[in-house]
Amino acid sequence: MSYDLALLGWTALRAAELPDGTVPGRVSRVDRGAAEVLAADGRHHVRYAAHVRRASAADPVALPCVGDWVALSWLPEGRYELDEVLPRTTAFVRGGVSRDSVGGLSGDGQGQVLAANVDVVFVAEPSMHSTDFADLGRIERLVALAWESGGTPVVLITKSDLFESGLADLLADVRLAAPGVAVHAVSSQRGEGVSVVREHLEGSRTAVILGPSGAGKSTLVNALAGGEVMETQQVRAADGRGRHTTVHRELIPLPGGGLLIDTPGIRRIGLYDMGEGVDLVFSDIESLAEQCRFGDCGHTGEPGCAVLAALERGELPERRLQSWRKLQREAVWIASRTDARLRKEQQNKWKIIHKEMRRSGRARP
Ligand SMILES: Nc1nc2c(ncn2[C@@H]2O[C@H](COP(=O)(O)OP(=O)(O)O)[C@@H](O)[C@H]2O)c(=O)[nH]1
Ligand SMILES: [Mg+2]
Ligand SMILES: [Zn+2]
Repeated sequence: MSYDLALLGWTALRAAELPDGTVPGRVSRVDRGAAEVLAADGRHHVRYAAHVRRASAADPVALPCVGDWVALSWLPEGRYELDEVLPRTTAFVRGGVSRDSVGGLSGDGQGQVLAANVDVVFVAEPSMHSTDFADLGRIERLVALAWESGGTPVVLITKSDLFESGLADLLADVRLAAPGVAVHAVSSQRGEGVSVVREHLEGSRTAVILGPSGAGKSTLVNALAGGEVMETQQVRAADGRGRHTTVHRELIPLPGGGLLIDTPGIRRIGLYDMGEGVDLVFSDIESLAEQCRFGDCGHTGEPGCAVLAALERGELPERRLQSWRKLQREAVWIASRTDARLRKEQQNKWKIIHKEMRRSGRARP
């Protein structure tokens, strides 16, 4: 098995970053201390060079992750070693924040990259899930995370076959919840909407697919891959709910180009840093807020509040206003854990680590 690097998303820009004497590869999945890498000469299980391990111990952001482009060096004992993580163009960073067992938020301020070099972020939300309908608040949250990662969000309303009457209304509501974002209805079961999803991957682009467990993510990946590459859920007869079957994040090259990263249910993904992403998802409310009489309007009854006026006119759904408040509070909370200056440092540190890894890589005989 060999791979055409161009179909994996390799570009001249990335080639310019490749150190001499190494070959490029793309991380398709990671296991503790090792990665599976797709390279021109096949699929390899590679261990990390000592300097990569050291840098990752100092900062988890330096750890190779799914989607990374890496430099492989050939060792005298006849195997590749992961010598360097090439600069990332986009990254999903988890801010080391998670919901603890009692529902509170806790965090250590240490970032972790969950997926890198992702061009498109599919936000999969089922039109209907057990007895629930599509959850607009969850879409808003995931679209905010998508913007924050640097990728382009695309919302997919899955299992559209379950919800025929009223689908048009649902799509209209989703479009209001995600202004400026493409929204498509998809039924993998009927094969409807699958080709539209494929179009977003043209030009060998890389996409990650987020969404709750049971949304039909792996089924869609299989439909795009034209075969059973991901295991899908069997719905338990007792309660009609599915089990988690996708445990690893995995990069799947699609026939004819384009790559997809399947992910487990959203609970395992946790919270990210999402300040600017929230502003983008709620751009409609943000522009209303600019028209409020007071610059520091809290939109809670101040005179001349444009946000509340829109609410009263029925132009802004109450649900959306509440969702905005909730995500803003969360974004502020996360930002307070790792204040802005620190976060900037974190980003710059990555660049420095990268340079250091390169230097120590070169210094070796
Ligand atoms: N009716 C319907 N069911 C679907 C569709 N896509 C997936 N499913 C079912 O939904 C369940 C969960 O699918 P799965 O792909 O494992 O979800 P994941 O957890 O998001 O990866 C499975 O029982 C699938 O057969 C669809 O388009 N229509
Ligand atoms: Mg799955
Ligand atoms: Zn206001």
